[in-house]
Amino acid sequence: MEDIMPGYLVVHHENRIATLTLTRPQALNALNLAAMRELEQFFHAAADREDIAAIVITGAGEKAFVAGADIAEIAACNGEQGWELARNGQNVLNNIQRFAKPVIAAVNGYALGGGCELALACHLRIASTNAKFGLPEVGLGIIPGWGGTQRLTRLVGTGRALEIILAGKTIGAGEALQMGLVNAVTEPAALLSTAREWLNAILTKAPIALAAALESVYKGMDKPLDEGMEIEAKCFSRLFDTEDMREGCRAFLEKRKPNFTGK
Ligand code: CO8
Repeated sequence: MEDIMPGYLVVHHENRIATLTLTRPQALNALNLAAMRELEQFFHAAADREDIAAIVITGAGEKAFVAGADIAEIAACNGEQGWELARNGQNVLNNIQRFAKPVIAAVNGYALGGGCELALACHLRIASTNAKFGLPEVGLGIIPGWGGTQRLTRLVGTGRALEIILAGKTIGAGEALQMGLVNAVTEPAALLSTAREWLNAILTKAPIALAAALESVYKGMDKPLDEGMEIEAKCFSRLFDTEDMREGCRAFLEKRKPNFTGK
C-alpha cells in the first residue's frame, strides 16, 4: 500500500514496515522546512500506529539519499533564524533517534550535510555501493547543525569525524563501512530489500525489548559507565513485567518459537 502525501514524503507500507521516500528530485531530495515538518509529523503519528513496527528512510531516484538541508533557505537566514533552523532540525532528528521502533536509513547516493545527519540519526544504516557520505558545510561557511558534529564523532571517533568535517571529505560506501559509519553495503537494486530483510529479522524479536534496548543504548551512551549501567538495569528489570518476557523464556524452554504480542 502506498500513501502519496501532497508534499515530499511517499510512504509505502509492507508487512508493518513503512518505507519513507524523501521525494524532492529537483533538489536531489534536499530537506527544506516543509519536508522537515512532514518528517516530524510522520514520526509523531507513527509512534502510536500499530500497523507500523519499523521504518526505512530512503531518497527518491538513484542519485541521492538527501543532498543536505536546503541551501537556498540557509542562505536567507540571519543568526537568530540560523539558531531556529538548527534547533528545529536537531529536534526532528533527535525524535527519530529516540523513536521506540527500529529505523534504518537505506542510503542510495549522496548523503551530504543534513542528509548525512539524517542517516546518522537512524538506528542502522545500509548503503548502496554508490552511496557518498559527507559533511561539506564548512565549504559553505557554516558547520553541521543537525547533530553531525556530535553523532558522527560518537559513531566513528574524533579523528575520523574531523577528517570528514574539516576537509569536507566525501566518503564512499566501502570506506564508510570500514569506519563503522554504515552497517552494510549492497548493490543499489538490493538496497530496499536488504533493509527490509534486516527489519523483518529484527521484528521477530519482542517489540518491548527492542524499545528497551534502544532506550538503554541511547540514554546510556553519553553517561559515565555507572549511570549507564543503572539505566540498563532499569530498562532490563521493567521487562519482567511484560507478557513477552514470560513468553520468550517459556518458548525457549519448550523448544518452540515465541509468539510475541507486544504486551
Ligand atoms: N540545497 C538546495 N538545492 C540543492 C542542494 C541543496 N542541499 N543540493 C543540490 N541541490 C540542487 C542544485 O542546486 C541543482 O538545482 P538546479 O538544477 O536548479 O541547478 C539540483 O539540486 C541538482 O544538483 P547539481 O546540479 O549540483 O547536481 P550535481 O550532480 O552536479 O552535484 C552534488 C551533486 C555534489 C550533491 C551537488 O548538488 C552539491 O554539492 N549539493 C550540495 C551539497 C551540500 O553542500 N550539502 C550540505 C548543505 S548544508 C546542510 O545540509 C546543513 C544542515 C544542517 C544545518 C542547518 C541549520 C543551519
